[in-house]
Amino acid sequence: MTAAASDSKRATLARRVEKIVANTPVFDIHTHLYDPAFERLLLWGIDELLVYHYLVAEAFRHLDHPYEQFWALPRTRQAELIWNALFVEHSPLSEACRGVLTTLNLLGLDARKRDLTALRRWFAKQNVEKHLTRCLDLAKVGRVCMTNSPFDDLERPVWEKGFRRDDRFVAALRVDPLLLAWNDTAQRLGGWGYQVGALLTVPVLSEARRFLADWTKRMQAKYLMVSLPPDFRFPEINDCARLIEKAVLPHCREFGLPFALMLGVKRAVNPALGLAGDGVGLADLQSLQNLCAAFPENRFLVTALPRENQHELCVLARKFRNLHVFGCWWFTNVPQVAEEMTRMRLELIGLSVTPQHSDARVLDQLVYKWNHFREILARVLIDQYAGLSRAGWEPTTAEIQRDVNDLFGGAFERFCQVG
Ligand code: FIX
Ligand code: ZN
Repeated sequence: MTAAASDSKRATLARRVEKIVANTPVFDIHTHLYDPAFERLLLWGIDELLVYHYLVAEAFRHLDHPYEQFWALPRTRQAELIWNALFVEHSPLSEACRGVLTTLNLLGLDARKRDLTALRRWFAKQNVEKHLTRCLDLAKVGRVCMTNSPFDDLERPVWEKGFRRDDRFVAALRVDPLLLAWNDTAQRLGGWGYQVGALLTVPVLSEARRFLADWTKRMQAKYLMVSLPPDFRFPEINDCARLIEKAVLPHCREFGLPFALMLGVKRAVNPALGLAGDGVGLADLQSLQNLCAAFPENRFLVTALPRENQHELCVLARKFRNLHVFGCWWFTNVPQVAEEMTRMRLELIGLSVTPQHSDARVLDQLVYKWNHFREILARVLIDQYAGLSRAGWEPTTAEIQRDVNDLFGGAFERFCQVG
């Protein structure tokens, strides 16, 4: 084939892949968004976009306010300080800053004048229900998985009271306090009528399971979920490992649910920064291997925060079919790292992976998180299919569509259903 013919063949392939990747609806399997029934817990709008903890961390590189003074300010003032520091006084080059601009741009707003007041005026006129549908449409997100914690005092009463579910929102039962702070959690469970104490005896573990069962049913949870620090080990003689083995995993087997592990987060490296103060540290994937090997009847959805864990995680997924790798989480969700991870995953695991979740905390973020990731995924897939084409294998449009469906939720759904 001449160089011109091969360029034109690649251009045709690129257009097909880009179109499919841009238009395929995605199931966003991990976010911090809420069903609108949770009212104020569903964050949206320009001020929330600006006070996102990713931007708070970046703004403090420039601000000289004492931390407490910043946190004591009204949210609108915090947003102004961040806007000035990151958008007006410097060019907004970081991924999180660019994300705000992509979102505004796709919402049809003009940020070129750097006029925060005008942007606020537009958001003030929006209605949350319509805005929700608009953001989901723009991001082409079909369904959103929430992060639901019975330990959250604002969230719990809404579940207890009951509400009519929006079927675009799916629940995931988050259990960090149960596994990471058993002593405090035991007291709270005691207050809610579960017969538990500090010692993890057999009856106490059975009460912990009763708690998990009650909340799984109440939320209709799709999976259970925890984030774990770099020093997490399994097996181990401590409350966390015992609760995993004797409560969470049997519960997941009973209810046929996967257990999601988010590995390698170092909480409160700088506590004064609040949510923005968490860091990263290498996770011990030997412990994950031990879990996958010891509990073949359980299914593990796993993402890891450190870039350095990604290769080993892919190799583990080749060894254990009860392991499903997902997402470019948080500090890895920057184009350079997300692209590298996506290539590595496709090259090592193929299509039985869920390459991205948004982790959106503010509704509008869905727009940029998915727009930016779709660009990355299209680039990676074009290269992969072009490689196949050079090997004499021409993917059909239907095959490309099938593959993208898998990457955007199909493979995840199948993984959840097995068992
Ligand atoms: O633990 C998590 O689910 C993390 O995603 C959050 O804790 C974190 O604050 C975040 O928003 C990262 O994207
Ligand atoms: Zn998260």
